[in-house]
Amino acid sequence: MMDVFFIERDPYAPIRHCYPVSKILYEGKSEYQEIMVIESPHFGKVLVLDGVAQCDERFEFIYHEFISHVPLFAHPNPEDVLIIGGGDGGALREVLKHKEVKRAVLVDIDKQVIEVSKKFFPTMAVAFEDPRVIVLNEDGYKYVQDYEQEFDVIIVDSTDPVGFAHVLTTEEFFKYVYRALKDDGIYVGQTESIHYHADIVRRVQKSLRKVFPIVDLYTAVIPGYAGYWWTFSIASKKHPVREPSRDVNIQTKLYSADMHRHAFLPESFYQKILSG
Ligand code: AG3
Repeated sequence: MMDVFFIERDPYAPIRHCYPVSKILYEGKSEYQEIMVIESPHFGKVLVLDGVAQCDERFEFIYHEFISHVPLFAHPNPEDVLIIGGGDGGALREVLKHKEVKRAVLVDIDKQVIEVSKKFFPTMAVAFEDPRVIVLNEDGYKYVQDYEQEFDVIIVDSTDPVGFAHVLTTEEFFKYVYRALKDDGIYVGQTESIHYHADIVRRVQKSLRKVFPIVDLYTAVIPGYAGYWWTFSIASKKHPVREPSRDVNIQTKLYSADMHRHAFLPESFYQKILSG
């Protein structure tokens, strides 16, 4: 039998990541991107956007727990949460585990990603059924411009910062995010691999530092992404972020108070990353 592989098209990575493919379940093109769902032994179904793997059934929980629970537990009372991107529903599912959350707005420009997730990834898309959820298919960059003092936590769960997602990592965008957050609000965004995309990590961290008083970086190992330590850039108006501010009173597979603390890099290594 011939081995078939899907080779990832990440223009910034110095290596090519490939996944064995047992079946192509879906191939389509939306107004914004190519969408593909493959079945891969070991990983299960994998969602691929513009040739880059976004999440796989087996390990998506790691990414989604860390992008959601670190900012939500750093915040003492996250009632209003905005997710930009995240059309698969994985981050939303984690956010909704917090009983403090009264309203979760998900703004994903691409309706088709949500539809594909509902069809192929029911364990993530289940989140869309929750009555606290508002889904908008709009441009997230434009959406935040309309709000002031509105959200406790803003999560940017976007594709890589190439093409239409690039604007979500600019200083101009972070100024709007700052304004859309309440006085003690917290922002988080996925910022690629510390080993393979260090320039992107540095650029985003520098832009955030121009806007927010507290900026930090934490990591998680996501087996489905090429690059070992995957980074999340976090920025806060007031609350410290390295410790949870509340009891971890929800069901998770990996995230815990200890994992929260350990996800942050030692100061000396962090400074080294920042200075290049
Ligand atoms: N969004 C970020 C995926 C980044 C993958 N990048 C890469 N493999 N080069 C994931 C969306 C999950 N909700």
